[in-house]
Amino acid sequence: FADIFKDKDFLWGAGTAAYQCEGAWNEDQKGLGEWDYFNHNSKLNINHTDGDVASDFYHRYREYIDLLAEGHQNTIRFSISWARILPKGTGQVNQKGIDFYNRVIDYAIEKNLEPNISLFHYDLPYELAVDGGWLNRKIVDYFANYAKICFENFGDRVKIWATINEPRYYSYCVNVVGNYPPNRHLDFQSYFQYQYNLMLASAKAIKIYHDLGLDGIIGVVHDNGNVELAPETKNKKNVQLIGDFFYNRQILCPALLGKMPEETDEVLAAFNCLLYREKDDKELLAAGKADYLGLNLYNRQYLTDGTKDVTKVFHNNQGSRSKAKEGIQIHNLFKSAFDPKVKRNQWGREELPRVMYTALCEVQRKYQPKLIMITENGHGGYEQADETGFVNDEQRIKLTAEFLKYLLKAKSEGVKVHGYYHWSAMDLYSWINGYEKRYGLIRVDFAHQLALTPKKSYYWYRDFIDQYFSGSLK
Ligand code: GCO
Repeated sequence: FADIFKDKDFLWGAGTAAYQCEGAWNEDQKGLGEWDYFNHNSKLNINHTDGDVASDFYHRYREYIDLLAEGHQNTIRFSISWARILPKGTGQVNQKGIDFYNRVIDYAIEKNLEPNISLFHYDLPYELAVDGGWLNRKIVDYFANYAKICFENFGDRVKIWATINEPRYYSYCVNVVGNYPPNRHLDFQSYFQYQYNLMLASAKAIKIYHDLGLDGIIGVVHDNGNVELAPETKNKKNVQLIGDFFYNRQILCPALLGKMPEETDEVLAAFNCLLYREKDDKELLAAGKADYLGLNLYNRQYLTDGTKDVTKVFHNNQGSRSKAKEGIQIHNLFKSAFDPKVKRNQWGREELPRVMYTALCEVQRKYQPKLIMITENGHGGYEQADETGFVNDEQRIKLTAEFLKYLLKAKSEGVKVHGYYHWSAMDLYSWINGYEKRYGLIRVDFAHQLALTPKKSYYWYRDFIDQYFSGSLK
């Protein structure tokens, strides 16, 4: 990895995702995406909003990149919209889509922002979605084909790639919670199969990348949550095993060790599920190990025993807010527990920055990745700007400072973490809350011509980066 870190030592940046920030949903021959269709047509889109314009990154990428560079960041994470490159998911390549990403990549590099690109961040082309999406085995080849096109067009300049963003959480929302299209609810069979197919596709893309002999790195972005058990848990061993499989191992084992966990069949049987596999899958997984791990880190998975009767998993678009007080029934095998001692944010999620340290150490110890980057971390909330558009987001600063303290502690103890991407670079579309919930370092005024104003956290982050590089961090 010497080249990437030659002049940078540590990557400090912020992240975005195509559907969440680009807008321009039907411009320049972009194909229809599953999220375009869902947001325009489904009554389950209870936010009544969409990513048609979003933060208008498609037209204003230069302004955003300028601001990030002026904030002394040295990298930018974004994703490619599959349907911009291949409007139907397969077949004809859309040159205008290629041109757009070339412009973004070139401008980022000009401004000394190392591009870190995810190939898939939830926005499946519509044609593939109606053809079974990630349940259809053929998607492994479709994805590999799309990935190859991206490597061939951008791989000369892009040195950091990720195949899939959060395969686990994505599959969970699509198949269990039901708040992502096509909104399957408590369908564990599809949940497991989806993830498995995502990991096969990821492995195939990684193998292609390596075969092309390009001189960058490629990884998988996982939403980590260490499993921790509530003290009242009776069946500790099983809850730990099943929880860790469910939240981590079914992704991390194929991604980093090149194979499914040994307990796969046993755990799936407990869920009354069966994985469809083909005979060459093992070789495929073994041949497509990630060079690094991207971790999206916000909290832990705090679990306890399940109950026999499966009560309803929240089937609405409000994230974990609705059931947070009593913990969430996930399956009769386990449920999420509620820890009254831990502070929570407006979405009922725990605010527990020490998980940055525990998760990094655990991943390093169990899987020994050669390199880890925190590909997401941050704080979402409702926010008020003053009359000039400025947001005094002390809470984001406070939490981020804590998270980073723990990151640097893990690093000083030998964890191989070399990058951090704040989520998100600017305010953008939230899959679960539309534009209410804000994550950005840069305020976007969605009601007024998308005026951009850096928040207090943007300046704080800039100073933090300066202090890191000057060695003056306290
Ligand atoms: C939301 C989510 C997202 C995710 C991101 C995952 O509110 O929609 O928090 O912004 O964090 O897309 O990679």
